[in-house]
Amino acid sequence: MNKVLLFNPKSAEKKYRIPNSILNIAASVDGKYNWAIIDGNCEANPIQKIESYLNTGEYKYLGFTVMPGPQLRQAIIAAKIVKERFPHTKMIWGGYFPSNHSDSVLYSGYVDFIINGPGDHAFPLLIDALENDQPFEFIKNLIYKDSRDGKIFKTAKEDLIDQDSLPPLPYDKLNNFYNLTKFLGKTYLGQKTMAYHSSIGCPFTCSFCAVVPIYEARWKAKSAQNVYKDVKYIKDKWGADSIEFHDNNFFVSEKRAVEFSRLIAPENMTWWGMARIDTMSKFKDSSLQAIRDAGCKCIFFGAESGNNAILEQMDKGGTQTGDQIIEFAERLKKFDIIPEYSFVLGTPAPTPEQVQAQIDFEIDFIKQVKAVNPKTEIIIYTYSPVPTPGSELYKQVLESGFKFPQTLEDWISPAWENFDLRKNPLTPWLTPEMIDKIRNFETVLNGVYPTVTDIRMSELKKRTIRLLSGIRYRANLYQYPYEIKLLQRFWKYRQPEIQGF
Ligand code: B12
Ligand code: SF4
Repeated sequence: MNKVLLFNPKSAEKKYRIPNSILNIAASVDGKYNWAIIDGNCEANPIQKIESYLNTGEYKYLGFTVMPGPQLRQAIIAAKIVKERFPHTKMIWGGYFPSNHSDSVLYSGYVDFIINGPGDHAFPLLIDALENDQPFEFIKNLIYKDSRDGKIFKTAKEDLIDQDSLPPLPYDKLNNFYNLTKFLGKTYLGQKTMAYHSSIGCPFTCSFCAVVPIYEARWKAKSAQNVYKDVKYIKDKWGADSIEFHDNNFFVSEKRAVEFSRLIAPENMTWWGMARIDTMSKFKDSSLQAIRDAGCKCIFFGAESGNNAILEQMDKGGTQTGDQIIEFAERLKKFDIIPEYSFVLGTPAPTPEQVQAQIDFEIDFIKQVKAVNPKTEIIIYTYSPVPTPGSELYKQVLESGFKFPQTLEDWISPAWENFDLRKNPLTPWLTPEMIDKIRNFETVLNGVYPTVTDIRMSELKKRTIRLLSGIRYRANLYQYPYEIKLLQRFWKYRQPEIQGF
């Protein structure tokens, strides 16, 4: 029987996380097919490593997980080399990038199949079909190029799988490839932070979000009991003391969050997850207290905008408002939970003046949030469209003349790489001056309120930058903040959204 090789291209500079995407895929074939994992984050030369496995002649299937940005760069380089030197290898890509941009991926000629969304059932079924020369057209969650007419074919979407029915993650086997403690890095949460993904999808349909086209407002979670069991295993066996929950929306269910909190509280672990403001504002005080008492220090919220019209345009689900964002930041103070609010600036509007006015409004709004709860962490993204068919926002984006790159190589041009990092949106309605204003405000804001997740910069350095930035912040002077940038670069200010949370 042929073997399966799974590759996680490099996505982080230093902080390695448990490669959950390919670990789930390894679990899906475990016991049936032999598999091996290569983590680009832990290898000096991952492509050489791939070649060494393929040279054995035992591995016919090569699975890549791919998210946009720098991870895509290594994925493309590796895929090209493999296709050239090992043309009979079946290349299968999964993850958010190939699912959302299947045409560029399949027309590149390097990739044979895309798993569209969850691969837990689709991947083993595809390998079975290929191994036994059986048809694969009926396997759900597949995208491929039809060999007869070259057209891209998408099979039906599968219902979301009951997450408790999935096989256990093969942590012990992962430890045979890479010492598992390598993935338990030091973060502001603890000395040995583990990454865990306890639910898939999200029940909402924000029109800028890459989760929506894949999960179509569906969400399924593991039970609190099973999440606790996995966490406890890693804690007892490898000494994890903190958890980053990588779920798109960890706190969808108040009941599950509270149940998990009760289970994890005696373990004295610190943890973090992502949530929605409107969902959590409905949580009872006793629930928020239980969550904090169980070690949840900080929660990430997509605040997105303080402007109710823009929130509607973004289709936040209709219940989040600017007032609620501010009230909730204030409410969390009482529980000593740090809200990490992300904002998306630079959404389209009919005229340049309106686009500019929207940006200025958000800057003022962010300052109001900081005034009610200075501990609120602010993350600023520039709006980068994702293909969310049917959404009003995406319609506006297309009407403005915006086009995604056509080829896979175009995606890794410096400009599009920055687009993926949500730094340079390449959107026709944003002028360079507007982008500068957003970035310069962010520089000044980060100077006044450096992120608590930065564990490298000393207090003295932070205080020096704060002093300089405070003058600009109070006077609304954001242009050319070179002195702050220089110090931040010199003292290595980190951006949690790109380098790891
Ligand atoms: C962890 C993470 C990171 C980490 C990387 C981890 C590390 N340090 O080692 C960090 C913080 C570095 C990071 C950075 C970025 N990330 Co990121 N990241 C995630 C996150 C939170 C979890 C990924 C994960 O482990 N999922 C758990 C697994 C189980 O789920 P999954 O990946 O969906 O896998 C399933 C299927 O997709 C499929 N599948 C996936 N891979 C494969 C492979 C094969 C072979 C098969 C068959 C199937 C398959 O099957 C799996 C099981 O069902 C996701 C959001 C999310 N909740 O998934 C965002 C996410 C993937 N990131 C995203 C983005 C945009 C980025 C950035 C480009 C920008 C940014 N500002 O966030 C940067 C740059 C990345 C880079 N350097 O290349 C987006 C992608 C959106 C898009 N447009 O496609 C996401 C979806 C977040 C979001 N909602 O916007 N990220
Ligand atoms: S709530 Fe978050 S994950 Fe869910 S659709 Fe909106 S942005 Fe995406």
